[in-house]
Amino acid sequence: MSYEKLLACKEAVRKKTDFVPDVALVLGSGLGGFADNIKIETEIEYKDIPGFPVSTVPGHAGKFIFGYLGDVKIVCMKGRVHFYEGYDVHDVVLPARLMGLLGAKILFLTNAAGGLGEGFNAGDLMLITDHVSMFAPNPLIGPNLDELGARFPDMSEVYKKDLQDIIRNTAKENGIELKEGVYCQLTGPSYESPAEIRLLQKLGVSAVGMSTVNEAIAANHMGLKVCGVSCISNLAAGLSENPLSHKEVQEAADKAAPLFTKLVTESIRKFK
Ligand code: 6GU
Repeated sequence: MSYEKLLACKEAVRKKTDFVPDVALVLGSGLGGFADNIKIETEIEYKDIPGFPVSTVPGHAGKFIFGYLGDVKIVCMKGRVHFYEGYDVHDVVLPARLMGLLGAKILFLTNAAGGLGEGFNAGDLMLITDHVSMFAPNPLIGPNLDELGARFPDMSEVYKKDLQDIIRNTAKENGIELKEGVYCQLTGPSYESPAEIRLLQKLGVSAVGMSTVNEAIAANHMGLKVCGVSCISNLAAGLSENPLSHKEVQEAADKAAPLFTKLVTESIRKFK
């Protein structure tokens, strides 16, 4: 991806709004209702931004929502594209980079994920403390965008400890049980086999999904503070009786939605 393409997207947004967000939030499955908590300033559909990746799935909302959550200025992504849809990984991270260029200092990533950590159950929420990226394409491959960051970025604290503490404390204050662990992105779209899940357990992975790490790497590269929470929508292959289905994943994510929304909303209020 060229820096010029990013700048062109930024220009297109700036023609519609001069809103400068503090926090960027990617809404995963189960957080669809999050926007109800926002005092909306303006919305911009992805399709109105030239060059912006738009989901191939018919009926999938794809838009930025700009507004206020309490005192915090926020931009939310309702709808995201995934590598498994066939997009170049550079296009997958364009939205995260764009939100950084619009002024966001923090990127809050959410997703629905399969659980494989000790004691994990469907419906759990998991604070992401770190990730395993090497089964997913690295979005920084290719010429370095020097305007954004370093060729060889440090990755020793992608998910910032101070943000983790805020999320942990918010969970405690609200009586929300919060697991913690390492998230691993795989390419999908097929779910993992039981043998792959046993392998990932040995590697110290607690949750698997098909998003998030691409964005986290690109955001960390450009100096954004990253944090993330997964909704464990199901146990991974071999850990429960049920075969995996997208429908089941979505239903479980919807069931966990109220607590998930509460945790994310109340945490972001404290980011100011
Ligand atoms: Cl089990 N695997 C992956 N890769 N993504 C998921 C999942 C499993 N469950 C929800 N999303």
